[in-house]
Amino acid sequence: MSRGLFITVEGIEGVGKTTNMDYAYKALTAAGIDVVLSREPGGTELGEKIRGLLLDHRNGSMIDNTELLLMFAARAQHLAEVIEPALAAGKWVLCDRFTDATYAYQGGGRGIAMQRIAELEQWVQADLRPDVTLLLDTPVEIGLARAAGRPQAADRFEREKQAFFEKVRQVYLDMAARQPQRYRIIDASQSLDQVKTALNKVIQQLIQ
Ligand code: Z5A
Repeated sequence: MSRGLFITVEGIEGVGKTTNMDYAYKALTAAGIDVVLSREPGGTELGEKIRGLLLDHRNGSMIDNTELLLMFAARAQHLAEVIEPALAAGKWVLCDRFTDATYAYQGGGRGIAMQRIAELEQWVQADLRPDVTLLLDTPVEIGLARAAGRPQAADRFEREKQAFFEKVRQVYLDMAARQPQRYRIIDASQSLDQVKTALNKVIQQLIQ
């Protein structure tokens, strides 16, 4: 049995990942592909508890290294329990964020050395990397305006300012420029229908 495809979806806050992942999941499933939908931080019972710690705005005293290590702790569990078994069974995994988010948020946003993140990536993941990364890209003001329209209270990351998300976006764009064979950039500032059309084009290429 051939190994499944590992697809990750990335982007800044409020860019439309949740909305578009749902669409991508339905399109892939309709094409007869067995897809596991997951997210980071989270994706396992333990990982979701770690997610709770990371997003809780009352944990304002969390230092950057704790945040980084919790991201990788949740990831290690996610890889062992969900991602690796699914890929080995020939299933596709569609994951809302993965290690590129660590480079963007903890590296770009918090200023942790990229080399440190690369060391943890190598340790926790060995050779495993996403096969395809869909980067939903939009100017920061648009993402923040969309996120502000949601009813829930802002979490620990959503409380960051525009300058933080500008750095995050720049790291994503730099990674996409360096790895064009893995990244597909989708202009998420367009209308939802246009984003879905662009996404569908990528999905059709992956299915063939
Ligand atoms: N994080 C990290 O720091 N390091 C890591 O390694 C990892 C994660 C893995 C949780 O992630 C936080 O963890 C995240 C980074 C950090 N924090 N931030 N920021 P998350 O993915 O759960 O959180 P999020 O980025 O805030 O995702 P979200 O809140 O679910 O936003 P979204 O999925 O991108 O957007 P959405 O909910 O689909 O859309 C937002 C609204 O815009 C909604 O009302 C839509 O209907 C609307 N929308 C979407 N697209 C459009 C278009 N094209 N036009 C108009 N309106 C639209």
